Amino acid sequence: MIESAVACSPSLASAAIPAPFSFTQVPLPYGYAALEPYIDAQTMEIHYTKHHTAYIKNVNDALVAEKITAASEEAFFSAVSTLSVKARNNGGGAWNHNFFWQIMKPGSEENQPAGKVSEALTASFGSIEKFKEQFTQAAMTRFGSGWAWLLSDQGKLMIGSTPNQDNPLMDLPSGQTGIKGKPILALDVWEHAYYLKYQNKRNEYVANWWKVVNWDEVAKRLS
Ligand code: MN3
Repeated sequence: MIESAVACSPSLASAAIPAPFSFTQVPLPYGYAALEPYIDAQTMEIHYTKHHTAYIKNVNDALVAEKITAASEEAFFSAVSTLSVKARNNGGGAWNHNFFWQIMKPGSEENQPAGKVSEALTASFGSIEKFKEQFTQAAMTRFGSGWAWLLSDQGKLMIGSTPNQDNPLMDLPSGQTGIKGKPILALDVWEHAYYLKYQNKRNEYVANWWKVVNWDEVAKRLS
């Protein structure tokens, strides 16, 4: 079997068809316990190894089963309205969590945006506190499962939320998601993101999440 696979590889490598696009799970940039005490290790481990891994597997299964020919994540999301619910939900889940892991870091009580992020948030929302209030409200008023977002639309910063695993990259008819642009910051408000530690107290989860936001990564996405 190995010999035949090796024998086949030159013809595969020289085929005119490009390598099929698939989603990959980013390595977690820190350990499962690194965001303690704000996000507990058990939640992080289950979230990363069970929930996120499943989204990655399921969207990649859908890409194959449905012969989806998108060449990149951007192309996938810009045509997601034409794809199956499975592709949309799991593609969103795959991408959103890759994003989410990267905009967090080990936390501290003093964690605050600085420099150009602070300036941009203040210019757009009046102050850091007003920005946090508005973002928190988006997170708290998202009924059921979904995400809160800070996004940039033609350079203008705005706050919104999406249901399920939808995100601002998707080509959804307005009214389904209602926000479209470049994601700058995201918060997972599915119960699986906080229930083990916070139970029904989403407000406490959101309040503590600010302490683990990686503002340096946010700054990279602003530019
Ligand atoms: Mn999640």
